[in-house]
Formats: sequence, structure tokens, C-alpha cells
Amino acid sequence: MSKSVTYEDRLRGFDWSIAERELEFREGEPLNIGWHCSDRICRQGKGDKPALLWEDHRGAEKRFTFDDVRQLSNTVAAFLQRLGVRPGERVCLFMDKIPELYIGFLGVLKMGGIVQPLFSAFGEDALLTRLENAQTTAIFTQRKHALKVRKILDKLPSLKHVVIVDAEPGKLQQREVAFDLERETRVDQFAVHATLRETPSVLHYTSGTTGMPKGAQHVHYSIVGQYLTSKWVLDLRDDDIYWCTADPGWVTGTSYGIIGPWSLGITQCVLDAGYSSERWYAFIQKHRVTVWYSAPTAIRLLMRDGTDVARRHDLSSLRHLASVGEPLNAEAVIWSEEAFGMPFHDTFWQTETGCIVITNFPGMKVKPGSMGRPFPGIEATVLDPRTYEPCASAGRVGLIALRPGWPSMIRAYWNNQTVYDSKFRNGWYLCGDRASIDQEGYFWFVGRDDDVINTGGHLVGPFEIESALLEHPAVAESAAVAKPDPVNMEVVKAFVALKPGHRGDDDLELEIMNFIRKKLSPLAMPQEIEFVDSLPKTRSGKIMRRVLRAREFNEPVGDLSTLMND
Ligand code: 6R9
Repeated sequence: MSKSVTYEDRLRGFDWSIAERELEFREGEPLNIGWHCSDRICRQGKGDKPALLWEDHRGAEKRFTFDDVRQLSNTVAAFLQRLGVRPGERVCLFMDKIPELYIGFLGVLKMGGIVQPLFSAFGEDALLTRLENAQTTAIFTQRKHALKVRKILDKLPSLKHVVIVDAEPGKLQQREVAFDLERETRVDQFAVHATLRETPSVLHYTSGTTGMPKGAQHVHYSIVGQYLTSKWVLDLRDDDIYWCTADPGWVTGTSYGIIGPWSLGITQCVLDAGYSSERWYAFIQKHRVTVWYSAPTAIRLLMRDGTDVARRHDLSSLRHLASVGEPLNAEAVIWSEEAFGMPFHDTFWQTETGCIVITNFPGMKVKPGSMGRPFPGIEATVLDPRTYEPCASAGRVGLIALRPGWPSMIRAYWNNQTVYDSKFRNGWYLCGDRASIDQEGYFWFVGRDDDVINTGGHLVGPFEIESALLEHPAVAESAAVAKPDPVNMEVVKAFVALKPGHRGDDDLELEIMNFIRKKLSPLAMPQEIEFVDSLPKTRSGKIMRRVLRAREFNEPVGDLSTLMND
């Protein structure tokens, strides 16, 4: 967005049809994210433009133009058709941040499949829950992760194909098939499945307080919101080099790590490596990154390493910085002005919203610590938690609520209408977060309104952890809650009551930690286990996580009488 176009200008006469027109979508006609992010860009004469500049931790590099992405995603789509995968079936992508993940994403969509991206660090239990729930037909994975799939294959009768993208000849096991993206004969022409605006596209699993993670079901029309927010909020322009640090196992990595930038024909770079301030700055310097979308945890790590490391690199290419996933503290905004000469712009949204909904628009005054104002076309407020009516006065803390109906909003939780319905009150969608709004309409984040743990921008559901803990032979019952952490904002802490005959010592603590890491993921692994005789419960027997959490944060416990009557 050029500096002369203000937030107020964008608000005036706003209509999502602005994006529909630019995407050349007409009501009733097919709309396919895979086609829109590759073929359409090539048709605009950008076939030779780099789409993906990829690098891994060893320094290996790959480059793909938009025409490469078009042809290779055709190749994936044709391969799935040959396997017999049908439109509407779920195809899981369970890979590190390798090119196959980004290109495969478009390929699945082109043949009409529903993409189910899953974080490659997930352990076998986390994987099983999600593949079982989605009744997934095929999974793309790498050799190093295939082991986890093999272990649960017997429990997954619907999973017909395990596609290994780096298979060793002669080493395939049952249901496995090799697919080498770069060695396959490229498919130049593919009849893209004629998906419509409401055809399901992406299934992202997300956690709540109760029950197992649920599949947030997006549709192809979500591109309308992702396109316009990428253009106006991330401020992406034709000659940008864009870097989104998120993994496509989470929604930021797909909405803004694939769909948003590629629907605009923007060159993006991907670093498939862990965090290191040296490597990150060197990456920005080398690729001349102009727009950078990251997360508060990463910014806190960069802060910890100091401005000197930043100064040793040429970061002059940077033009715009944005952040998502957790509250962006005022100190981080102020520090980024010092280190990079510009603030990180906060953006608030969720898996369910599909696109940014509250944000600091480029050019808009940034109030450090505030999330900014609603994106044009988004009606947002905070509701009184007792009446579910909008809070009458500025500064009152209430529940963040959005008026349903924007293009990228999920349409369902996979096979879970009850939980989906429970998200709405008085015609508002409830985000599950609390905030206040000031006199100027800026939103100030307060915290979550449930027991979900936000660790480094990743949501972890207590129920899934507690269920896994119960599988350990020594555990009688448990509660997983958030504990404050200087870098990750929150980490998981588990309170565990043991079965008779077990002693809660350091060895058992370590053993249980590892048990969870392997079953679920490193994110879900408790960083601390406190062995207790019993857990605080309501009269009806529900564990009062809120009491335990409050203790960790040194906060008042709140009204216990209502909890006791739950
Ligand atoms: C995109 C994404 C959503 C939850 C959300 C809230 C927290 C996200 C935030 C933020 C404070 C921000 N969250 N952005 N909290 N300030 N700018 O992160 O999706 O994984 O579904 O998480 O993350 O609690 O409800 P998801």
C-alpha cells in the first residue's frame, strides 16, 4: 500500500468484491487456490519470475519459478489421480519445510483434494488422532518421518497411500509408494478440478480446552481474504522478496506462507532450519528480504541476542515487518525500531479466521502493545462475558467477537457441528480471547478465555496432553496448564497424581517428559512436572486448571464458588 492511501481510505466503501475482481473471480465460476496461485500468475506473464527461493540448514539451495510451481503442482495432482485419490478426499502433508510441501499443497488442491498439513515434529499419537479424525486417504512424507506413520498404519484402514518423497529404491513397505518430485516427468497441462467457492480446501487441526484437536475446515473462497490482507497488511508489492518464518503445519504457514504471497505472484523465500539469529540475519541479507512476517517468540530470541548481531549484517533491504501468534509486547516493538529502524506491526487472527482480522495497518499510527484495528470488512468488538452484548465503554475488558461472514472464515469443524455451534453467541463468533478497545478503536490483547496453552505462538490443548499422560503406567490423573516463560511466553507444566507404588522423583519426571515428546511433540512436552497427591476439582469432578494456572502466574484465582459449582 502506498503511504498516501490511509486506513480510513480503505474503510470507505470497502467491499470484498475488490479482491474478487483483482483475482478475476466471478460468482458461480470455478475457483481453485492451486490454479490461482500458479497458472494464473503465469498467464500474467510472470512464469519466469522466482516463486520460491529455498535453503536448508546445510546451505543446500533450490529455486523454482512460477512456471516450475505450475508444472510441478500439476505433476503432484496427476500423480494423486493416478493413485486413485478422488476429489474431496483428505491428503495429508507431513514434511519439513521442503519444496515438496509448498508445491504439493497446490497440487492436492488442483485435483480437488482437501489438504491436511501436519507439523512434521508431531509424534505418532498426535498424528494418529488427526489422521483418524479426518479419515485421511493419502499422506506425503519423508523417510525420516515415515517411521512414525508405519507404527500407526494398522490403526488407519482409510489411509491407502503413504507417499515417500525421498524413498530409497527397494525399501518401501506396505501401502508405501515413491514419488520424486524433481525426477517425475513434468506435467505441463492438467485439467484442474472445477472446485467452487464453497468447496473445502484446507483442513488445519487446532486445539481447544475440551476434547481432542478439531479440523478447521476452510474453503477455496478463503483466498479472497488472504489475498487482500497480504496486499494491504503485509504490504506486498510486485518486486518484494518476502519471508514468512512460519511452518505450513500451522495456519500462518499456509495462509501467509503459500496462498497469500503466491496469489499475488510474490517471490518468497523459505529457510528450512532451526532458529539462529546469525543465520536469520544472513538469510535476510543474502536474499535481500523486503517484507518479513514472524512471531513474538522469534523477536524475543533476537532481542536476547542483542542489536549488535543485527548491526553486523546489511539489513537495509527490509521495508516492512509484521508479527503474529502471541501478544507482541511493547518492548519488542520499541526494540525493533532500534534494531531495524522500523516497528513490527502486530496482526491478530486465528486458524478459524483464516486471515488477519485485527491489525496495525501500514501507515497507521502504531501504539506499542496494541494489536491495532479491525481489517476493513471485519466487524469486531468485545462482548460483556455475562450478557454477550458489546461492552458499552472504552477500556472495558471483554471477549473478542467477530461478525461472521468474511471470506476466509472456516465453514465447519470437521465432523463436529456441536463445537462449531458453541463458538457463536448473539450472532457473534467468539475467538476465545479477551481484550479491551480504547477510545480510538485500537484493540489491546489481555489473554485467552480458555485453558489453551500458547507456547511460542503454537496452541496446545490441555486435553490432548492429559490423555497422553494417562497412557503412562505411573499416572493416575493429571492437569496440563500454562506456566510463564521469558522466551516462549508460555510453556506446558503438568501436575501429576501417581498411582500407588510409584515415586515422583527426577527420573520419573524425565521419563514422563520424553514419553509426551515422543507421543505428541516437543511443543506439548511439559517443561516441568509437579507431583501432587490430588488435583483441585469442581463438585462435579472437573479438574480446575484455572486454579493451578493462576498459581503459576501469581494471579488471583478468581471466583472459586462458581468453579466449585461447575
Ligand atoms: C494465526 C494463529 C490463534 C490464537 C489466538 C490468540 C493468539 C494470535 C495474536 C494472538 C495476541 C496476537 N494470537 N495472534 N494473541 N496477539 N497478535 O496464531 O492462529 O494457531 O489458531 O492461534 O493465538 O490467542 O486466539 P492459531
